[in-house]
Amino acid sequence: MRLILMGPPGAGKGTQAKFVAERYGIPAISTGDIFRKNVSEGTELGVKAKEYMDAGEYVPDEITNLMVRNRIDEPDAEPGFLLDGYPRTLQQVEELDGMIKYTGHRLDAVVCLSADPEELVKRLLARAQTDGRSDDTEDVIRRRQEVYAEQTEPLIEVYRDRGLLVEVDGMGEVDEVTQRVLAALQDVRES
Ligand code: B4P
Repeated sequence: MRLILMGPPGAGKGTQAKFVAERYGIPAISTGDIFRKNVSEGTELGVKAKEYMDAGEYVPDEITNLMVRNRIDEPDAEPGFLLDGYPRTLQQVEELDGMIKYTGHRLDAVVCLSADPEELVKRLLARAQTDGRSDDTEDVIRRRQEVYAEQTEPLIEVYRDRGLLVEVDGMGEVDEVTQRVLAALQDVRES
C-alpha cells in the first residue's frame, strides 16, 4: 500500500499513522517528525526547518521534497509507505507524482481526516502541556490553520478528481477514528 494521510494540524495524522502503518506492515513517514528529529540533533536541516516551524509556516518545498525522496528510497519503503503530512503543497504533489512514477508504482489512497477547527486548537493546546512543542502556542496554531487552508486544502480536490480521496471524520475518541480509517482502507482494498 502507498498511502497519504492528510488533514489540518492536530487532526490526528501522527496519532493514526502509527496504527495504519502497523496494520499494513509499512513505514509511517512523518515529515514533521523528521524535521523535529533534525531540530533536536541540531543538524543543518534542523536549523533551517526550525525557523519556519516555530512561525507556523511550511518548510520550503525544495528542502522537504529532497528529504522525502531520500527517505522513500530506503529499502524499508520498497513494499509501500504511509506519508504523514506530505504532500502539503501543489508543488509537493507534483514532486511526489514523479517519485512514485519513477519506481513504477502508484498511490492507493489519500486519507483526509477532518475535524472542527476549535476542537483542534484545544487538542494542540493540551499537547503543549505535555509535549512542550514550540509550535503549539495559540497564535502559531492559528497561523498553521491558515497556512493549511491556503496551501493544503486545494490538494483535497486534486486527489478527489483522481478518485483517490477517502474522507474520514477525525472527531471522537482515538480508537473510534482508527476503526473508521481502517474500515475505509479495507473498502479501498476490496474495490
Ligand atoms: P506535523 O508534525 O505534521 O504537525 P501537526 O499537523 O500538528 O500534527 P498532527 O496532525 O500529526 O497532530 P497529531 O495527530 O499528532 O507538522 C509540524 C510542522 O512541520 C508544520 O507546521 C510545518 O512547519 C512542518 N512540515 C511538516 N510537513 C511539511 C511539509 N510536507 N511541507 C512543509 N512543511 C512541513 O495530534 C495532535 C494532538 O491531538 C496530539 O496531542 C494527539 O494526542 C491529540 N489527538 C489526536 N487524535 C485525537 C482524538 N481523536 N481526540 C483527542 N485528541 C486527539
